[in-house]
Amino acid sequence: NIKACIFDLDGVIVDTAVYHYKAWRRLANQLGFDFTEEQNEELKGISRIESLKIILNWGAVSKSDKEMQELATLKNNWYVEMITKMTPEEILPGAKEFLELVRTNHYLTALGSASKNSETILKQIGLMHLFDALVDGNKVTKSKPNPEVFLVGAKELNVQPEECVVFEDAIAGIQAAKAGNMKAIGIGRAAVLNEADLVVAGLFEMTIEKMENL
Ligand code: B16
Ligand code: MG
Repeated sequence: NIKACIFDLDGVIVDTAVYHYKAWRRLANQLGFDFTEEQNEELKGISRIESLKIILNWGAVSKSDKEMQELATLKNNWYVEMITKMTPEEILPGAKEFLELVRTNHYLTALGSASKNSETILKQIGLMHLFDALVDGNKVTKSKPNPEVFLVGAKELNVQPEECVVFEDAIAGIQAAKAGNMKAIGIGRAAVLNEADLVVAGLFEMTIEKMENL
């Protein structure tokens, strides 16, 4: 039976993908190329440096490791400038309510995000207090679909992977949850997240019953 819920951040709690896209696009444009919003979909759940490598590949641009670090920092500075202006109004529909609901029903909660900026975001939107554990890109080294981020979450909550449900909007994240032997609920479109145990449009559609009946 389920003891804990692990939530991805971008795409589940809040839509930071729009800010990532703006900042990455600014970087790409500066390097002399552009990429579409559809291409941006492929970057969801992927770490900062892995995202940069994919983008440089789209532009057929090659950079040294040192240059890549500098470009990633530049993008992150632009990104941080935007997320430090975020407000609680940007919380996705039903996210806060569902977090409160599961906690009232004595489930443990953890964040399982690839982002190194998760604390900044959670503070801005005022949801820090609803998580028993925070696991993000600062604590793990392996990018989703590797299950590390979720397994560390289970460990910090002192529960077994089989006792966890992961909420994820990215294919890589669903794969990570399944690889970690956890239940996975996709947030988005069923056609895209076909490896999930259940797909809902957003946390506003979630109930305790749906989670217990997986
Ligand atoms: P940062 P998630 C991911 O968040 C984003 O989906 C992905 O686009 C981003 O590159 C990654 O975080 C790293 O973010 O640059 O802030 O460290 O979906 O895992 O919550
Ligand atoms: Mg995500």
